[in-house]
Amino acid sequence: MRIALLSSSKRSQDIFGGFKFAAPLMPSMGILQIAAHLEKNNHHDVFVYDADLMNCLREEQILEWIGQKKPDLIGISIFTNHVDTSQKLLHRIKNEFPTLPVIGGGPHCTIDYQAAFQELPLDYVGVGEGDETMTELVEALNQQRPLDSVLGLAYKANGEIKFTGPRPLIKDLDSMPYPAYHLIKEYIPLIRPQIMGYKKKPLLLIISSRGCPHSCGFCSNHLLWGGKYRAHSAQYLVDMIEHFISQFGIKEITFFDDSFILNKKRVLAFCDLLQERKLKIYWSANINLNNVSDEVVARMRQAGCWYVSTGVESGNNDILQFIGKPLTVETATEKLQILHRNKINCRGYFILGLPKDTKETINDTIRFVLNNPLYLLHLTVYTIQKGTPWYSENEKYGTVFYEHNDGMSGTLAGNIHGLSFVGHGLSADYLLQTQNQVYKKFYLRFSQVLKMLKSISTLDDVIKMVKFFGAGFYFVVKSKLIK
Ligand code: B12
Ligand code: SF4
Repeated sequence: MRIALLSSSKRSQDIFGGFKFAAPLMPSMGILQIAAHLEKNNHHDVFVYDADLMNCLREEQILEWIGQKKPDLIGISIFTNHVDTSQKLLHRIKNEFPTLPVIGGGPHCTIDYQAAFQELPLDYVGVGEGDETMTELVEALNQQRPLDSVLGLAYKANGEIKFTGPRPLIKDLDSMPYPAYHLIKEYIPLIRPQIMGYKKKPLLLIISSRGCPHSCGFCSNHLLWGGKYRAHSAQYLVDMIEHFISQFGIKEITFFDDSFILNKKRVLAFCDLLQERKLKIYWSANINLNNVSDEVVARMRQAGCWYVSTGVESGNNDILQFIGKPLTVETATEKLQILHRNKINCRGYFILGLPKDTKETINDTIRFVLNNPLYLLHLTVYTIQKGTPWYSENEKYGTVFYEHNDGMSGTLAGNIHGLSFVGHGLSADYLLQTQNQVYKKFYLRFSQVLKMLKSISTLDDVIKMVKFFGAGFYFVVKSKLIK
C-alpha cells in the first residue's frame, strides 16, 4: 500500500507577511515518526509532504504531488491552529480524489475526534499516539480485516462514528525508529526554529521524551500524552545524533519536547556521552525551571547546550499556584540566575490575561520579565483551548469568545483574529496594548540590545539579528494598526 503523510501549512509563513524570511520552518514531527514506524514494519512506499517546509503553500501543488505519488491512503497531522488550512486542503483532496481514504491525527483530532469528523472530510481519525495505530490500520486495510482490533481508531460505519478504544502508550520509546528525516532530506537545510533560536544549520528537531507529569490549567498535554513522562535513553539519543551527523552533516539539535531535563540522571549521562564520543554539536532544549541546578546546567553548557526555552507564565505566586505550575516566583528568579551564571541563554514564555489575572498581577509579570536575565521573550495573551483543564471553567473568570478558539489569537502575530478570552476587570485593548508595550520595553532596553549585540559572532548572526528586529517591528506596527 502506498501511503502519503501530509501536514498542511501551519500558517507561520502567512503570519509573518512580508517578513517570511524570519518565520520558523519546522517539520511536523508526528508524520516523520509515523513514517519511520511504517518503514520499520516493512511498509516502504511512504511519502511525506510537509507544506510549510516544502514552501508549497498552495493546495494545487499538494494535489499535483498526490497525483504523482498515487497513494492508497492519506494521513494528515492536524493542530488546532491550522484546522482551517487542513479543512481547505482536505475538501480539495476529496473533490479531486473522491475514493482516496484519509485518516486525520495529531492534537486536534485526539482532543475531540467527534468534532474532527464534523469539521473535516475524514474517513478515519487516529486518537492519541499514532505510530502503531497507523501501521495497524494499514495492515488491517491490506488484509481486509475488520478495524475494531486497531486501538486508537475512530471511523464511520453505517452512518455512525465508532471508536475502537484508547491506544495504550508505547512503553519503551527506545524501541521506536529515528524520525524519518531521510524522506525530506533535500529540505533539511531549510529547517530553522525561531530566528534567534539557533546558531548553526543544518539543524534537526528531536523529541527526546513524550508527556509531562504536570497539568497546567491552560495546557492540553495531560489529555494528549496521558500525564506520563516517557523518555529515550541517553544512549539512544547520542546514537541518533551520531547517525544524523553522519547522514546529513547536522550541526545543531533543538530538543522540542516539553521538558528535556526532567530526569537529571538522563541529562548528565547524555552530556557525558556526547563528550566521550567527541560530538561537537550545538543544542538547545525546552526545560522546566524547577529542574535547573548548577550541576546540571554546567554540564549542559560543557556539552554544547547554548540556549533553553522555559515557561514561567506569570510573575505572581497566586497565579502560578492557580495554574498548577510547580514553580514560584522566587524559584524562577533563582533558576534564571543559575542559567545566566552558566552562560546559557534563556527564552521565557509568559502569558498575560490568565483567568484570575488582574492589572496588579499583570504588573508583577511585567516586572519579572524586565528584571530577570532573559535573552528572548515570548509573551502571549491567554488563549482558550479545548482539551485543557480550564476549558469549561473559563466563563467563571471572564468573557469567552469561542469563535476565536484557534490557538493563535493571543500571539503577537495572531491578534488580528481577536482574543478568545478577556478576564473580568480587563479589556482586550488593555491586554493587547500591554503585550505590545512589554515587547517594546523588553527588546529596546539598552542592556538588552547590548546583550544581543554581544552574542553576535558571525555574519550570519548579524543577518539573523536584522531579520529578527525587522519582523518584531512589523508585528508591533501591525498589531497597533489593527484594532
Ligand atoms: C514543538 C512544538 C511547537 C513548535 C512547532 C513545531 C512544528 N513542527 O511546527 C512551536 C514552538 C513553533 C510551536 C508553536 C505553537 N504551538 Co506547539 N507544540 C510543540 C510541542 C512541544 C511538540 C510537538 C511535537 O513535535 N510533538 C511530538 C510529536 C511526535 O507528536 P505529535 O505531533 O502530536 O504526533 C503524535 C500524535 O499526535 C499522532 N499524530 C500526529 N499526526 C498524526 C497523523 C496521523 C494520520 C495519525 C494517525 C496520528 C498522528 O501521532 C504522533 C506520534 O505519536 C507540542 C506539545 C507536545 N508535547 O506534543 C506543542 C503543541 C503541539 N503546540 C500547541 C500550541 C497551542 C502551539 C501554538 C498555537 C501556541 C501559540 N499560541 O503560539 C503555536 C502555533 C504556532 C504555529 N504556527 O504552528 C498545542 C497544540 C494544541 C492543539 N489543540 O492543537 C500543543 C499540543 C501544546 C499543548 N499541550 O497545548 N509548537
Ligand atoms: S505547560 Fe508545560 S509544565 Fe505545564 S502541563 Fe503543559 S507541558 Fe507540562
